[in-house]
Amino acid sequence: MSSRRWLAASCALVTAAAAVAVATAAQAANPIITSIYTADPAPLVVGNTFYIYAGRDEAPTGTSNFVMREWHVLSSTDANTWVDNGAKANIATFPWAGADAWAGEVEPRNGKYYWYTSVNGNGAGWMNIGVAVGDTPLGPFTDAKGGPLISDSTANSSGLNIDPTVFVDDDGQAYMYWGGYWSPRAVKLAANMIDTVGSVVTPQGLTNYWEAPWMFKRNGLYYMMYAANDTSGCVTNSNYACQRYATATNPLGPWTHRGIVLGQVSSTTNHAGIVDFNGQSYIVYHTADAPGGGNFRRSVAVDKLYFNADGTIQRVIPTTGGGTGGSGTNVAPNATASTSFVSSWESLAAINNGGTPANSQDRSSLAYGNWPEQGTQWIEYQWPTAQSLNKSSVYWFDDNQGIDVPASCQLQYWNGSSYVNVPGQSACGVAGNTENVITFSQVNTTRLRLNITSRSGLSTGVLEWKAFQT
Ligand code: FUB
Repeated sequence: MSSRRWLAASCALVTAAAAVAVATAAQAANPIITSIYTADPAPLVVGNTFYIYAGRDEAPTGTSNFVMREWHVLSSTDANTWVDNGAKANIATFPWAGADAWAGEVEPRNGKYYWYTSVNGNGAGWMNIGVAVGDTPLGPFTDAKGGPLISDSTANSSGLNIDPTVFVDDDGQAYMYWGGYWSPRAVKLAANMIDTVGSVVTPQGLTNYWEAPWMFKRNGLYYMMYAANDTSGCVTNSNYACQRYATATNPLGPWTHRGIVLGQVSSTTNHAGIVDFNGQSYIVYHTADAPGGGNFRRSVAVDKLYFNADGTIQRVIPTTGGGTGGSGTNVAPNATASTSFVSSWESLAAINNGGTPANSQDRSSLAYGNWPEQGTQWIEYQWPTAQSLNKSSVYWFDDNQGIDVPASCQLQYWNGSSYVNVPGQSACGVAGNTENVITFSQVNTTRLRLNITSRSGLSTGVLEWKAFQT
């Protein structure tokens, strides 16, 4: 991910006085709130309420800088209907700060709620970690320390001091991880939660770490989810990011990389948190999916998250428009498939036979391939009645011979007279060994087509292609 994005970030001064809380209810759907743009969500469950602490994106349309002045608290009692409780902290909460209300997280302790934030101080350097404190999850919050907890002058601090995640272990020891620009850092916190203890350390094993760590513990194992922006299975273009995760048996690591939790989303940044609520795990994250949304006009989304019996995390397939995992029925198995070409020894039936490939070389089920054809080929679904679609995913076939992942792809739908590109399409991913998810604005159609353009001298193939009904 280009550092230019950060260097261009806004230095807008705070003008906001204490924000007035306006409770705005939103029906079940992703994004969960569309009355304002929200980003960098951090979940917290207190009693029977699911809170999400999020920054607010106020960048005008068409601009390419963050404009972030305040943090909002969203809440729900059913993980389905969400309320915006308004801004509960803003840059003025920190008298020593001047701009950039970036990612934060709230950690409860001793009957208080500590809100760790990324904020641009007025002193030397750029971003700092601040901490505010309140008596309830909704505050009111005030600066807890009178200055930054971490700044550029902190020994061994990160290349960009943003995105704190704070975790209190069973023995009462608190830890804070943070950092951007590929430089994660960790430090112990004192019991007062506003002082550091000991040296800042550089955690090991967070493979391809970029920013946005999220720490939790489950069944005695420590988990760290974080944004990465490599093109080795994470994203198609390193301006984007995915969420990888690692586990450790010690809160300070070393960490062992485990895989991807959430792939590339429609916004370039990818920032997420995980929490359990009423016996179900959830992931909260942001996208550019709201009407008028963009990389600097992001919106929070919530989906269910599942662990496997061995503690590994199942990759999340983001839902849009239909709520927290309640939508997203794959209607591909009901469709009739056709193609511009299939090799006689391969099978078109592979693409919608409901398979779950282990990797792109997986031949345990059928595979579609179009060797020796090169250039652009297509596969297509046709349904007897119109389907409302807004998401698709494709798992590419790579036989390590003449068939490889493609150079590019494009999703199209039949508008009644011709094939046209689906509107608002997120990147059409070409990564191997993963389910590449494509989201788009809802279309009602009887036909969906995936145009696949090969790499030079190679053909292409597909193990599974899904089409999701809203
Ligand atoms: O929202 C500003 C910055 O974008 C956050 O601090 C990063 O995690 C990224 O989401």
